[in-house]
Amino acid sequence: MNLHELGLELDALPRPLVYMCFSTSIIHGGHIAILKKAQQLGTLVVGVLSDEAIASCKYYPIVPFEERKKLFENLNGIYRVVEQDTWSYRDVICQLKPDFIVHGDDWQQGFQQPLRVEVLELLAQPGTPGKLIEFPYSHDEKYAELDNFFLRQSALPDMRRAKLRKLLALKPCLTAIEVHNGITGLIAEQTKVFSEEPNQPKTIAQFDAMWVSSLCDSTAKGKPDIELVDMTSRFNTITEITEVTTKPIIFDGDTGGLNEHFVYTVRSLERMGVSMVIIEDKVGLKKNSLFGTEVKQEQDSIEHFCDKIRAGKKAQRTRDFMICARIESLILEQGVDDALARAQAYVAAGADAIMIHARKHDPAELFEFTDRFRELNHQTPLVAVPTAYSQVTEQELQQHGINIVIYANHLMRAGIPAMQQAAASILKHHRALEAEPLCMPFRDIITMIPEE
Ligand code: SPV
Ligand code: MG
Repeated sequence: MNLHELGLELDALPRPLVYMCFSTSIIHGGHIAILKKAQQLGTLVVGVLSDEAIASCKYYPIVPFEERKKLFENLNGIYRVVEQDTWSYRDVICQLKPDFIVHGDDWQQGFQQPLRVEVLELLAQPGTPGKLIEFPYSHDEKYAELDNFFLRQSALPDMRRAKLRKLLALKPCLTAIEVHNGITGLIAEQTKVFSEEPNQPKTIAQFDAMWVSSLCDSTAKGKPDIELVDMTSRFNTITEITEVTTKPIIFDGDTGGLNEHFVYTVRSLERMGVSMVIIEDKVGLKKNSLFGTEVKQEQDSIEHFCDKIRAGKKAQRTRDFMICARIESLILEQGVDDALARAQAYVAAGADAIMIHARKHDPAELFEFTDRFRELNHQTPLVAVPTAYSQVTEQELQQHGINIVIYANHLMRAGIPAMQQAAASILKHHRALEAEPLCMPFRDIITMIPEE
């Protein structure tokens, strides 16, 4: 927040100054009631959360920032409406020095708690004195229904499908986490982490999208990752996930199968609200890429794979759906030149994104590819899967032109050792007591999933 840019001067601000922030896309009676109470405290400045901030923590805002801002600008009794570009109030408190910050008391619990703590700490400092006023949160059913309306709408296939393209336009680098059933979907949906850096505005991190991995979908069913789990079964996994989540889905389509079959897969995925399918340029019996050249794997010809991309693009019914071409040249030790030639051909055939897969710990070859690709093409999103090179940070990947980072198997890999240890402990001790520390408290599991 920059007061100068906003045409405001700290010394000239009418006092007492009251500040409230909103992320809502609609204004209902509950909001009006709290705005009226806030106005009684002094001159009211309303902050409207930026699209980036909302997308970083909630869901892609269906109503864009400018429209949400207008909602408040046209209400009586609001002195100024400003953009708040982080969930943290640090900037607001340090710049505007409000005498009162108003918030619903709901943030005393739940994910916003650390933001409240930060506000209280800042208001306790001599340079930024002020008071936090918390009004009781309205638990009125009709308002709760309205507040959840957009979230629910955003889970419907048309809205969900469109989210990935919108997020790509909003953020330089997205993250996706592997999910293989309802519960891992919920973990992807609900996990949020606050930054811990002292004296910096708190930021919230969460995953932007979910990856339905063929490896983990197969593993969850006790099957090898060789395109053995049929599409009907894989679609059932998607249904399980979509029933309990709202985030966009990137589907691992393996080789895509025969071109004649792939067109049906595209339409089915689109109908289910999947945003992107990634198909890899391999033929024959598919083996997991991380085996590399240890097993027999055959790369598709450029011509044939381009035909598959073209067939898929022709088959899709919506503009939002994306087909990502996955290049296996580095996996199969065919070199960067081959990967680049393929990338250009796949983009020309209509691929909406390129995934470059790599299995070396050293990312040098991967970065040679991404850097050279970016010299030729600034637009097409690049996707990376840092399983073998997990020491590389998202920031480094972004600096090398990557737009989507997929953590492709981590929930599955985290879960299996925990389950193995619990099973072994019970066998060893002939009772479950010793396994308890490995397990979630019983109370938590019966309450973690609320009944609708
Ligand atoms: C998957 O997650 O199924 C993938 C990525 O395709 S990898 O296992 O690295 O091939
Ligand atoms: Mg796979």
